Amino acid sequence: MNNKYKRHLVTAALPYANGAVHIGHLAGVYIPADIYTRYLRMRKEDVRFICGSDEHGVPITIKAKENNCTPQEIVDKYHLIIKDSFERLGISFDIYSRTSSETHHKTASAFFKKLYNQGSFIEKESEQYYDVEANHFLADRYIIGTCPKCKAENAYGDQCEQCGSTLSPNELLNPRSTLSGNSPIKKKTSHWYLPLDKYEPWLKEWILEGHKEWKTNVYGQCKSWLDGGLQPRAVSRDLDWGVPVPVEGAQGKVLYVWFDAPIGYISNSIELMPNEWEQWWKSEETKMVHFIGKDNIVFHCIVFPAMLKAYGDGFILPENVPANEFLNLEGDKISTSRNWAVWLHEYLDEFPGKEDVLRYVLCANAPETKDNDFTWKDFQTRNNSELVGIFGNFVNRAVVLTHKYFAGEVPSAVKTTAQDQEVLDQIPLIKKNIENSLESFRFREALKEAMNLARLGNKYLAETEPWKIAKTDMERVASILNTSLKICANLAIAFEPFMPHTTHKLRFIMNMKNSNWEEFGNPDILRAGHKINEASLLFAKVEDNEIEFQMEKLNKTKLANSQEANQNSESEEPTTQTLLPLKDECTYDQFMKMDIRTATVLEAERVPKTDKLLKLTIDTGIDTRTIVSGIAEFYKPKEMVGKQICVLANLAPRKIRGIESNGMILMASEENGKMRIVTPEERLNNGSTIS
Ligand code: B3M
Ligand code: ZN
Repeated sequence: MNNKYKRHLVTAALPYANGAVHIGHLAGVYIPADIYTRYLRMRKEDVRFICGSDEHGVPITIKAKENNCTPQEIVDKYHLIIKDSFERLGISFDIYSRTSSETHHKTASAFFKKLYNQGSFIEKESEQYYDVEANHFLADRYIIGTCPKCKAENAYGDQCEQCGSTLSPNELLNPRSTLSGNSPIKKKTSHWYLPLDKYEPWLKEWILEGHKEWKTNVYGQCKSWLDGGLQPRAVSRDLDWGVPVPVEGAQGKVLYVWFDAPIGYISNSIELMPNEWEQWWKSEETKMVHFIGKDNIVFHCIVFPAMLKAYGDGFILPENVPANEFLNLEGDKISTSRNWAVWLHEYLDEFPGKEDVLRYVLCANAPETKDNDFTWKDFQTRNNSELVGIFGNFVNRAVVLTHKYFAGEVPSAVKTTAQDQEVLDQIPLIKKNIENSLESFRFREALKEAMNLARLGNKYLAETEPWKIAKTDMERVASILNTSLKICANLAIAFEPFMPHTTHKLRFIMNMKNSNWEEFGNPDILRAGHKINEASLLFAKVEDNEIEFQMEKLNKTKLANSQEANQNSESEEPTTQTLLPLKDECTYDQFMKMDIRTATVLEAERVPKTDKLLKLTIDTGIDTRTIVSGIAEFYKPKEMVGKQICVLANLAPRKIRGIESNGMILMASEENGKMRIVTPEERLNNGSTIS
């Protein structure tokens, strides 16, 4: 550990309280932050882990409007859901507060006031978009239009979700109000700006020269902002939800959410440590680390540091700002508005006792250096073959054998071999690797190393086979179990930052009091004669039907989304539907070459690792055959069984995902992608010809 610091202030991005937390948030921010914090605590460092809900901003007022309720009702609801689900997952914040709290309003207001009084802002009048009908300025997400960069429609006034660009309302092409759908007018309004350009030389020095060790994605984004030249940034908005601008004559204006939210880290620290917070925030002996998502980089690396610098008074800056890339779900971008996500609170209800499985999978597959994909199949495999098959299996065998042969007491290592020593020698090396990885924010690698310890134990037991030599050489069995139990005890420490629920159980089985990082690798971690408790399973299998249930849930979402898209396109532009142009002429003979028949689906199953494919067994009247068809988005396997269909029966066989497909099902496809099977009006015998 770097001893330069006396304390560690760890913050995790404040989630917007306009929706629940999903796996993307967890993999990107909260799981790494929690692992890091737990590790520091185990090393007896003085740590505070700060978070809370971000309860201002336009997404919240929009959600309130959609739900016909007040913004306060929205944030009250989601604050509770988020707070509770974090707790259940074992995210160990020292405080999880909220930015609608009185402390936060006071702190943010005072922060603004000081900058205002000392002349750190520029006040500027400008023309901004305004919705006449709604009587509302159109800040941030109140305005949508075409993205000037990627031409995606429906980009927001502050960001394009398609290409990730940060935007300002003026850059949008064809802007429209999200309140009325109308084209807005421009109206004069006055706001306060933080002149970021003034801080540019200092930021360049601090980041580009001073923090070359930051993750490449973070450093790279900062560099491109700084190279592009910084502009003054507005820190207020014409809205009625937020922290009121504490200046006379500023009615109807609030602090911009990205001005007040990072101050939330300070307010929440004040709430946690009313008397000591300054020691934490204003001392060079504090190491501050912000864990954030990649779309938060500019605010944490450029804007907030500039705010703190402008404030002065000894506020420290972050020592590091680890941000991950994005996690996708089954190949598609996670999206709150399209409900394309695995929601934490739902997961916790649907997989009771499997909190750590999610922590494990999301860390093992974290999008640390590039975007990554979460799939339910991978979730199942990692659980069943890694956690159950290796970690759980090893611990269980070691503990059960100890009870069987030594009445639950750690036997002495009386007859050791070179192999025992080799295995034990690995432990301090693994420990060092985990430390190095964790301290440089490489959590996947750290977890992989911890898992290597379980693999090592599992392999050792499989090779030494104590259950076989028990008949002839009990002394040797004693030594093998001594070594194995030491590995178990080390596992209870190594995994504590990653899987606290599991290590809690494991410590109980091993009858270990506390998990102290110092004990990791200690040759005397377990003394001979130490009593251990009965075995109990650390992990349980994830069954196929649990995965199918999740996939069906996602399929329903997809279907609902495509129906909604259809309805929207129907209601908006019923007449401008574009159809595919006619294909080239084909002769009667060419048509007659096709042998199209009626058939019935006998069996249907999803082709593993695909979203779209079903494998169907069909009765064509002539034979029973297999067809692979891209209809899984529209039909569940169960729905297809028993259906009569039409197939092109003499199509040359093709291999699709390793499966031979013999024929093609006739489908009617709409331009928007929606598909339905074609079927005779009335059930006919299988094998009836179609022409
Ligand atoms: N509320 C943005 C987000 O959830 C945000 C972070 C604030 S951290 C001060 O992406
Ligand atoms: Zn774009």
